Amino acid sequence: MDTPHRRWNPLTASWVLVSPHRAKRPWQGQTETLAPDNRPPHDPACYLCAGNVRANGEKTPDYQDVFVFTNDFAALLPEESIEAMPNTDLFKAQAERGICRVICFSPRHDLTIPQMDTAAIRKVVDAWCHEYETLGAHDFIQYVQIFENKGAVMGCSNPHPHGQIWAQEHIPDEPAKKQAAQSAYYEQHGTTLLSDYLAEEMRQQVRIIAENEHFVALVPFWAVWPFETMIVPRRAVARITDLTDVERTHFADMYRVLTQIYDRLFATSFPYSAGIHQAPTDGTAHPEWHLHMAFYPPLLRSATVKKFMVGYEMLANPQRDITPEKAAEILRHA
Ligand code: H2U
Repeated sequence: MDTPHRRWNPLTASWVLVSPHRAKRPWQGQTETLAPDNRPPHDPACYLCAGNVRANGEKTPDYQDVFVFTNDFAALLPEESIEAMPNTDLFKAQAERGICRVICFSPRHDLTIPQMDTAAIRKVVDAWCHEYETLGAHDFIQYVQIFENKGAVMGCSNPHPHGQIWAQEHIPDEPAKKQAAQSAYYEQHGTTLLSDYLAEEMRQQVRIIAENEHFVALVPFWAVWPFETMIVPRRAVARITDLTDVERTHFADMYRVLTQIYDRLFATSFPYSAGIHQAPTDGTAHPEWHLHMAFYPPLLRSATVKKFMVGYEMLANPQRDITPEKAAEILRHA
């Protein structure tokens, strides 16, 4: 597909405009300056390093692998609000309760996921499972969003390897769209949308980047960001706590392999926002859900030129120049 076209994202029911012929346009705009990555293993000024004091005066303990704590500047609070909210057709607001957690992936300030070994990343996966389970067990929590914001260019406030978990009362918009699409698909076909999608991707072999026994990493057909990818379990698993022991390890390993590929792409610590979309924690089975981890990296053609979602993207649709197939080929060769 070399001519302008639009592609359908069946998971979010939205379009992306693809303009392959435009990939060669010259760039005289903004370039990013990536901070040099010469961090010490322990930084006395980092609030996520062991033994240091956080903003609320609490001391980060002398942890050995993964450490999870409640965000001192949480966007959501568990307390019930007694404030009156407007509820008309034109002015509608709802109180939103929740819990925000920060997860330190390692006590080592100088590492990132691609530099950690599978056993260490497996501990991150186990901590995600524990948080999904315990946060989801609160009767006021319907959805648990696990994510990682990596790199200053993504607005990450600290280079210490860490992620966040926001658990809340309502299903937020992105997972809600995916919930609706997967439900409709499952009802019609009796299989998960992503099982059928993955089977077709395995047959075509043009957007696959890496695979192991239980997981596949690929550039989705409907990718928006230049090097957007997705890690999908081969088995239709609704939530991370349903992964078997060996699947958890293979998930950790695919997270490592994919982020290593990313780091090799532009020979830099590759920035991205990544997160797991999975079944809500509303006490129902959700056989329609097929969990996946999405990676949205902003870089476009080098370590210093990023994709801007402005202009047409803000006003109309997301748009991309290099095709997902080309991006997959570049990533496979990285
Ligand atoms: P980001 O780097 O992705 O912003 O995540 C760091 C989080 O850590 C951020 O949400 C929290 C911030 O609120 N934080 C604490 O909980 N305690 C601190 O002492 C500083 C930062």
